[in-house]
Amino acid sequence: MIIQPITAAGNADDTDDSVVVEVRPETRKPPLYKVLLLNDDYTPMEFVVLILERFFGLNHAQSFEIMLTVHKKGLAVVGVFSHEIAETKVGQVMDFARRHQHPLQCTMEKE
Ligand code: TYC
Repeated sequence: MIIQPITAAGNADDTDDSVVVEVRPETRKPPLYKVLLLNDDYTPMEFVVLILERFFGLNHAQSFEIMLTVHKKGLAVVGVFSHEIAETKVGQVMDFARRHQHPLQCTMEKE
């Protein structure tokens, strides 16, 4: 008599009935949010440039360009972030503008 070891699949011979099932855990990407800056007639251009440099990590040239886009077109996307980061940026901008008594508006919208 030939004694064969029981395999992991439970077969006492060379056949393997096991089925490989690929498990793909659900990894839904979190939604992203655009942060928008709105134009107005009163906020000084330099103040908007300062905001873009300070809160969005843009250099002076990038900040000036985005500020001009907002000035000409009425609004521009200044960045795309997770909900929490977008909310923080909007809060920082609105707070800073209010403290300096400028009517600048900043909002977020789902991408
Ligand atoms: N329109 C403003 C001005 O002429 C400048 C400005 C730019 C204001 C961008 C807001 O988000 C803004 N002083």
